[in-house]
Amino acid sequence: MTLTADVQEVEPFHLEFAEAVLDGLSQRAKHIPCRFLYDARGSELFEDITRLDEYYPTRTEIGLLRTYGHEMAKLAGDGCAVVEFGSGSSRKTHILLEHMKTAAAYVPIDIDDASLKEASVRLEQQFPDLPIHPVHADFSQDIDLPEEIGDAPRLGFFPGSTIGNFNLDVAVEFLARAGALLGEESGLLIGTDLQKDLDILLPAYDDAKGVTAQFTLNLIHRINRELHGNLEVERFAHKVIYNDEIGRIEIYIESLSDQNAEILGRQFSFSEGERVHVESSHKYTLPQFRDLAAKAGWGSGQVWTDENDLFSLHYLTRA
Ligand code: SAH
Ligand code: AVI
Repeated sequence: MTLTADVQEVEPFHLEFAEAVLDGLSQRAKHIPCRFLYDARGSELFEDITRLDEYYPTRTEIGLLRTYGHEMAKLAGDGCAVVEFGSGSSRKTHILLEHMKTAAAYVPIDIDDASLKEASVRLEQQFPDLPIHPVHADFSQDIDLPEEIGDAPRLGFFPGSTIGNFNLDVAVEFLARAGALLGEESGLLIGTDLQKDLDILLPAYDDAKGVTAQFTLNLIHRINRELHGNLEVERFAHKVIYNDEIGRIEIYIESLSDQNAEILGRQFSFSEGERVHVESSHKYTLPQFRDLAAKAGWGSGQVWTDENDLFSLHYLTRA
């Protein structure tokens, strides 16, 4: 959509957000892309989520990296540049790098500059001999890797099941683009959450302390702050469902009453119970994910899962 005069007062950095919100809230099925959940506060709240009892993915994947990291490092080989998509706090990278004694460089890529800077400083202290080249970018667009990494073989690292936040076609596009970026000789170590009982899955996205609700509703604060919105946060709620047909968690901001709000001088109305879709989190079986990777030109190698089959880490190579 083309932005008109009412958006002139938005700072250039917020333009993309403005466009996405105005467009997404003008649709019949309202939606806002999930990458906008990660401003500085959103990233902090996500870190809090990773420490919740109900949120099994982070601790399970960390367990896999600790137990099998030596096997992953061996498959990647010596002298790799590790390129991480959606690096966030880089908390898991630390474990991988401990196993990869000969990594040539680390390239964290993230849309949130604050967490990127903080994580890079911390990793520089932990690995003083490792060149670190942070890239502040949207990984759903084309990205250039820093020239400094030269022609070192690349290991892509995409933990957290962040791939699950993409719709299936977008996931295939992303994986194909990542393949072109990393090159023919590269590997990709990628975390994917597995399908499981709803009594484990639903609380992971709707925790008792309400931290995930704060993470979702932080988007309203961001709209109010960056886009001159006047939405009343207490008149909206965090809503989670499991879409059985697609095999994914869906997260919505639900309106608790009929109401109107203004964003960048435009009026939006929300009816009671109306939902704004803000995130999906796909859960894959191992064969489903292998098929998806194959469509993007990645061949499946080893896969590691925990004893409760909660989470998986796949090592993919260019097919
Ligand atoms: N890798 C970490 C963080 C996962 S949270 C872990 O496994 O725990 C998802 C991360 O991806 C966040 O740090 C968020 O800022 C980043 N992110 C989300 N969408 C993005 C996009 N389109 N481009 C770049 N980074 C993105
Ligand atoms: C980053 N991503 C993989 C998380 C997930 O589990 O889909 C985001 C999240 N949203 C709410 N809780 C966690």
